[in-house]
Amino acid sequence: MCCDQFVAIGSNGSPEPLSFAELGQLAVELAVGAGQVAKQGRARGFRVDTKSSATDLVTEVDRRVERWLGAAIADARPEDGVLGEEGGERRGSSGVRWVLDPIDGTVNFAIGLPWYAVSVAVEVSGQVVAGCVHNPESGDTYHAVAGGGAFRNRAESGDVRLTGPRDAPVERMVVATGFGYDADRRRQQASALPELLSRIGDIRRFGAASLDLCAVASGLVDGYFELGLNYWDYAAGLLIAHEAGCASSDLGRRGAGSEFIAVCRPTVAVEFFRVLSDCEVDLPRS
Ligand code: LIP
Repeated sequence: MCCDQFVAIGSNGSPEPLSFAELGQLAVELAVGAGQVAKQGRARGFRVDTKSSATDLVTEVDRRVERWLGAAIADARPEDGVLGEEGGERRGSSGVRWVLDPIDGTVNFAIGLPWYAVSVAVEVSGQVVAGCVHNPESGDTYHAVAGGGAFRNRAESGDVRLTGPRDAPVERMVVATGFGYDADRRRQQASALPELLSRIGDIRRFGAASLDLCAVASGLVDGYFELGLNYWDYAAGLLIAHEAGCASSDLGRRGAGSEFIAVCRPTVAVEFFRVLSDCEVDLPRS
């Protein structure tokens, strides 16, 4: 995207100038507001269901948060489209679409681990131009606007600009990753680890892709990769990582629903992505 102004179609059908920064500010307000719904829901107790497998959890709070987000977007920008993990999809007419993961890291949320986030990304004409990843438990609010840099906001320190990972060589990189919900997929992913662990520093499995991407953007870890993500898992976090100066690759892997994402510091990208490819972390095994 070369500019931060665009013309959307307003609720009265007339064109309206709108800046990416305004969409970014709304993304932050939505994520933080939805985070309070999630946090309150967790405190009150909730029902847990499963989706694609016994480990693929969804709670009534996931659905409640997505309904809250859908209603807030309809109120603020009724002509916009919406795509949500829990089935909230609405076609729009403005050229703007909101991509929502109401609770990314649902297993963590369900078992009481404070590493989950509300992820809100906003597309203009199919390109993500702003996003926010908010952890209601830590209060960390990661946000970015295309071309405007990436930031972490905390109540006590305000906005801190993110500049990506430390300059560690591949053999010393501490790399976050994740595993799918399907047992066969997990078996495949685990089989790539012995070789990978012999070629990097270590791995970490935190449990929320959006926060893993923000962990790279903020330098908490040196890289991240995962096979099998959904678009709503990474839409906001990948923009934040890019705006923090990170390089990314899909290793040439394509296919809806089996997205592969890898991010790291640009100076080690060629070698890190080659190691991932050598270890075939992006390929399901037969
Ligand atoms: C989760 C991702 C995580 C992945 C999990 C799951 P959810 O998203 O954030 O990185 O390893 O399998 O997909 O289901 O909690 O929204």
